[in-house]
Amino acid sequence: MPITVAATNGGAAKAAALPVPVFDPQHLGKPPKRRAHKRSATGYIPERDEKTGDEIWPRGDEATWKKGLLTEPPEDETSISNAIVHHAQTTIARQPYNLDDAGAYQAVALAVRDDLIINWNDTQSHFTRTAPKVVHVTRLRTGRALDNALLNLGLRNKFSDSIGKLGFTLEDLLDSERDAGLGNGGLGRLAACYLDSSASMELPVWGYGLRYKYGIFQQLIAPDGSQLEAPDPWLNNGNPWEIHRPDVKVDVRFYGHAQRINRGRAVWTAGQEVVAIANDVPVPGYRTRNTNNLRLWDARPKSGFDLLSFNAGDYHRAVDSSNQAEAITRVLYPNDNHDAGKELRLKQQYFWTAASLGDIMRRFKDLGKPITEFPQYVSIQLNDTHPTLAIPELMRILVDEEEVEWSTAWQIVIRTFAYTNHTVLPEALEKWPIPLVENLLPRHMQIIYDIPQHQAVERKYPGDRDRLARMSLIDETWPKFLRMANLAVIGSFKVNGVAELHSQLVQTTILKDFAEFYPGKFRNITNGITPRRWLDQCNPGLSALITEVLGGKKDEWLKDLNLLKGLTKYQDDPGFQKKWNAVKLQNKERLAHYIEKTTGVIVNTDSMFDIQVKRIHEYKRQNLNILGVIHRYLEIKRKTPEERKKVVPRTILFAGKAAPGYYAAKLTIRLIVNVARVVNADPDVKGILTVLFLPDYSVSLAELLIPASDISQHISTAGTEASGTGNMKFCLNGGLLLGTVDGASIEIAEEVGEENVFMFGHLVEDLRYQHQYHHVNIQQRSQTLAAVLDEISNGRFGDGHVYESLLNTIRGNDYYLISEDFDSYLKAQEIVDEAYQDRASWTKKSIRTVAFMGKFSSDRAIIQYAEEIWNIEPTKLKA
Ligand code: 26W
Repeated sequence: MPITVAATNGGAAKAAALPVPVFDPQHLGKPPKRRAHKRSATGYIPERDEKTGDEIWPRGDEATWKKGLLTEPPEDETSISNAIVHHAQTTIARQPYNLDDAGAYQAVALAVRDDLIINWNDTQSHFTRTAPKVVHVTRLRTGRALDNALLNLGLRNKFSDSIGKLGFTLEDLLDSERDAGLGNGGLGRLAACYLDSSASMELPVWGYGLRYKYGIFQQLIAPDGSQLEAPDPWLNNGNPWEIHRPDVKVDVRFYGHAQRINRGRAVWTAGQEVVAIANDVPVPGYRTRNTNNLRLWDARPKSGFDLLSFNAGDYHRAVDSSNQAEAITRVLYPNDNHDAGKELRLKQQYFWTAASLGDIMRRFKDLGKPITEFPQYVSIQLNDTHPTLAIPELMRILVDEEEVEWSTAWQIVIRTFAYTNHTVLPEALEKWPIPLVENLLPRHMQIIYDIPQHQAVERKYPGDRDRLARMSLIDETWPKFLRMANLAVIGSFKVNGVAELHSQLVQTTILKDFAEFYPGKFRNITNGITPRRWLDQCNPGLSALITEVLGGKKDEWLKDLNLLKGLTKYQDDPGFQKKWNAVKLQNKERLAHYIEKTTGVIVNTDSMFDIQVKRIHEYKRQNLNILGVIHRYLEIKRKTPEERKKVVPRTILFAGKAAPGYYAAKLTIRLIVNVARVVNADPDVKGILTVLFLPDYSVSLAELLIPASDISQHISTAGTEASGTGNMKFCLNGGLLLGTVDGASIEIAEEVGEENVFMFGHLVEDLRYQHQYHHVNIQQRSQTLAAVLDEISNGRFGDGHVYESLLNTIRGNDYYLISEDFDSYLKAQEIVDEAYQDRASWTKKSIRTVAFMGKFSSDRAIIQYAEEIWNIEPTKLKA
């Protein structure tokens, strides 16, 4: 789950459009006065000379400290090799004869980290000196860190040379890094892109999350095609990127009793007490010294173990409480878009928000400012509803611990939080059984009941009982449920969706009453992706070609993606087109090599690479794709050998994980694997059609797949995919888009031009009506589809009974409307085939697509958050 992004504001907050202005404008631009000489968790807050305001050096003399840094940041080949050798021989204690790739990777990473830490320390002191404001976003799926750090520091070539001299290759070492799989799907990777962009745009942003011992599971595919899950012990070989901070800790309580005392206050005692310990991960910006912080919490028992039981010989019991504490951050819940309502998950959510808020509050108090100025220095972004408990938690701290009067406290809260919604799917909307919340967090439940939401609605809409019930924080069923989205909206000053259509749907469907109640609170910020990872790092060939034609300055276009428009000048140039296609071919060969190595299947690199990779979910409709594949296969089979020569050859690739408890999604994987088995073994279609399910999709695998695609599929039922970010990644790498009119694909089509994308299917307006109920015979809806389903039932791809539930869903209610869109989908695929045959025109589409992707840089998105929501400005760390 959780990662939080926090933004620090150098006291330069512009007047925010907050409900009620709380701060005195005379503070603007001036460094705030603080308590003298104090260590904070952020870094050092220097003592200042009362008269001159100059910093007083804390210990010893400044020159000795500054000169005494262990090494100068390694910059030339010799100092880089020295740093690597130093870490290999001392930090990880290896000699050249027993240093393998994994060890060399550790030593290199530590050498790079030395460099990062100096920048990171300076950045944090700089922020501390200029006064912090904090914003939160959740969850992380970073992938690998080494390549990104080298790129951002501009040290890739120098390190590559030094590593070569030591007898290793940079590529092998990059390959030996494990992905940090601390999130599920798009939401986690989005947070990582936003962290990269906030550091690169020099925005004072902090991240918070949980340091899961086991990240997202490793996916294995059994011989019968079923998904199996194995644990992901990503920390087993150590993680050179984190800095363990036993000095930074926050106490967190669960269960126990809450006793009301006076004026809305209460005391919360007993129950389970655990400690959150910080681990800091430096986040380097691209070509800037600014290096932000990502703080990951570990859960530990409050007091080692139970000595009483130990002395009595009950060792089991003695370690029990310690085990219970550590269980909190042991494993990431692998659900994506489905709320399972498990107590441990709620515990994780609270642990993470309480630790982060405790930390933020401590840093705020170091400023020595009155508590009412909290929102001037702190913004907290709720990245989906998972961290929403931060709202009652901040109330608890303010009212119970800081003794702030209730309504003043509530005013502080609603100026601090903003909420991003990432889905409108009903099964993903979080709600927690009240008895569960009451037991785990008794004080928070009291606070929630005290929020005067009911009265506010009643005043505006007297007597409107239905509206009152819909807008209530509590769903009055049995058992009662706490509605997290309602709480997030009520406690925030801004609410945003993640693409135009999605933001509209948020305001007209799930949060309609709130959009009416709070005009002006809702807005859109379309998602973005970082071009550093999703073009330069994953597609060095294309990046070099772009740099060559755009005037040789990579740092310029990588920081201002709109400059890609310059590519249109060359869109018809045959020489440029040739180079463009050569890069694509090289990427396809790189992928083909990986496929052969991992699956033994040889793919035809002259074929069109057609890719769908994302979490496996019914709404994303991998089913539509595989049913289309079956249709294609049957069509080719019907042709004569002569006719087959005219078919455009395709390699169709799938990858993605299904939540372990999601039966229908797992069945889809099984169908894909078994269709692939039949198709790939059939000599009639050899070289014309290849189908593959690549196991264990990850950020690293995405980096290999995306640059190799000719076309990618984003075919969710209209209105269900909030944004999608995969669509952006493929298009930025020159793959064309085949998609439904959904999420950010709509805006991609607007930007790159309708003629360069392949869109099909019903629009959301048609579907909302269809969605209600719909009972037409499958034959009437689509004969072609009915025929395909029959082939599956009849056992063409193994025992048809296995797929019965999948087939019946489509033949029956067809909730995700596969049958509605099937014929239109096949038509679109025909158009794709035709278009691919005109290579010059296809290449032009590909070039134009890349040229107009500027809007989808996460730099644009993060600046929108900074300006429209957080009200913060860049603050550059001087060289
Ligand atoms: C409680 C279970 C659960 C877990 C995760 C519910 C909801 C979620 C996420 C909010 C789902 C999610 O990841 N949404 C995705 O967010 C991306 C980033 O904004 C979008 O690009 C995707 O379209 C959206 O599905």
